Formats: sequence, structure tokens, C-alpha cells
Amino acid sequence: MIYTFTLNTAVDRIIYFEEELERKKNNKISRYVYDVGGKATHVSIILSQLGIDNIATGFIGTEKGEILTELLGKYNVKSEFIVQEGKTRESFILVDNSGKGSFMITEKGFTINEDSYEKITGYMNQKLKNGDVAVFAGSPPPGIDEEKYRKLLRIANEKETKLFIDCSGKFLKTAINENPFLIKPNKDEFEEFISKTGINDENEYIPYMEELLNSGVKNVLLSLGKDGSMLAMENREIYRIYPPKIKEVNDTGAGDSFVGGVVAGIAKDGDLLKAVKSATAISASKVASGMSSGFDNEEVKEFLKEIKIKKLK
Ligand code: TA6
Repeated sequence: MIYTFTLNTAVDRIIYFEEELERKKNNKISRYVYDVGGKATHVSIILSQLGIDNIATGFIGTEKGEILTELLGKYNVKSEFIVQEGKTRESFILVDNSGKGSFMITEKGFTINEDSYEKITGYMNQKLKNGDVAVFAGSPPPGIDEEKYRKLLRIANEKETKLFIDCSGKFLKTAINENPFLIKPNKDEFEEFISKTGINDENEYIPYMEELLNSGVKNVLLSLGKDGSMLAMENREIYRIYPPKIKEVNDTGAGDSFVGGVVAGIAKDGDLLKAVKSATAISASKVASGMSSGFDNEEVKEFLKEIKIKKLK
């Protein structure tokens, strides 16, 4: 089974504007919709859309939690969340017509108490088994510090699951020490990790990616937004993946869909490079739509034809 862990769940309120957003101006909303907030929940949506069995878990609050599970239900995602008194956070996604990318404004989320934490460790101990996949994506909420996060990843490792990680900052550092199967930092997250900013030459990333492989991370997938991604694999091969050219509508959730596509590909036949290629098409289709989740099958087929892969090493 594939379990996706969203420790800090959210409901996205996507607010659309017909004109470019400007400071010191009355920016008129044209409409808004609710969608699933991520991040691992978005991985579940991609998997379910591809007909791959999975369970979305993590924590939801008593307030607004039902909206999230209902939205997930519409995408045919099965969820088994730990419910705690509190408000499931809302994320505000502002989408204008500029094509410059969306604004994402997030709340902190409610504080996870000891009881809920014990429930999730109990859930993991009871459910996870050898050969399962565990995807941890998104920022851990207040109440989950590095030590508690580490313990969750250790349980996943003790149970011999394949661990996928998409997080940032101190939690990314924590996760790296647990030798995951794959990490997927984006450019900013990676540059923060290596304490070097403004890299324009792909070759500059390579030694850092190799260092991560040497430290025990099995595969490193660095997403570079509209510039595609780089993949450093367990066998020490390194690739650059160039995405299709698209008309960007809403980039929020692009990375989550990308991870979803990769997990799906691995679940299908274990071929990571192939998985990254199809994930690139899935993620591009997500960005070409206004929502936070999902993709269009026909679009993905077309986008796949345009993706180029270059072997760097
Ligand atoms: O990547 C987009 C997204 O998953 C949104 O749907 C939003 O809810 C947010 O990220 C949550 O990110 P965070 O890092 O705060 O967990």
C-alpha cells in the first residue's frame, strides 16, 4: 500500500483575478473555489487519478477537516486521518492573469498534541509493512519538532517502506539523515540546504547531489520549476529533464503533482527515469490548469512527446 502523510493538512481557497495583482490597488476578485491543500494529499490525488491504491493520512482539525475529506472523496482518495480538536488550516492561492506564477499564503496550522502524536505512531506501527511506500510531503505543523519528525521517518524505515520526502529547511536536514529512497527539494529549498544561492549553471548542483548520494540518500530529484529538473540516481547516473512549453495558469501544487507522478511510476514498474518523465508531463498539465490538484490525461500524452532528457553523467 502507498501511504501519503500530510502532517499539516490544508484546504486551499483559490482566488482568481482577471487582472494582474497590484499593491496599493483595489484588486477585484472574479471568483474563488476550494480545492485540496497539500502537500502529500496532492500525491494521493495523482495516484487515485491513475487508479493506484493509496491512503491519505496525517492530521486534520475538527473544524474544516470534513471539507478536506469531502474534497479528497471527490478525487476518489481514501483517507484515514487522525482527528484533533482545532481548525484545519486554509491556504490562500491568488491566481491572476499575469502568467508570472501564483501567490501562496498559508496559515501555521493547529498544534499537534501528545495524544494525536501517539495515535499517528500507533497507526504507522499497525499499518505499515515491508514493501509499502510512505510519502512525507509538506511542512510539519506546530507540535512536531525535528525529533518527532525523525521518529516518524524511523518507524517508516523500521517497517522497511520506501520513503519519499518533500519538505524543507531543518526538516529536510532531518530527513536526509534517515536515508530516504528519494528527496525532492525545489531550487530554493536545495540552495538553502547547501547555503549557496543564485545558481544558474546545472553543473554547479552536481557535486552537492553526489554528496547527498554518498551520505545515504538513494535518489535526489531537484525540481527547477519551468526549467525542469535534475535527477541523481543510486547508480550515480545524473540526468537533466526539460519540460514541455506550456501556458502557465496556476503553479501552486506543481511540485506535489510531480512527486505524485514519480511515486506512481515507481509503483508501476520501478523505473525512476521513466517515472520522472511522466511526472514532468503530469506536473505541466497541473500548472496549465487553475486548480491545485489533478491533471488532464490527453494533455499529458501530448506533453510527453515534448519532454527532452539529457544524460549529464
Ligand atoms: O504545494 C502547494 C501546497 O500543497 C498548497 O496546496 C498548500 O496548501 C501548501 O502547499 C502547503 O504547504 P506547506 O509547506 O505549508 O505544507
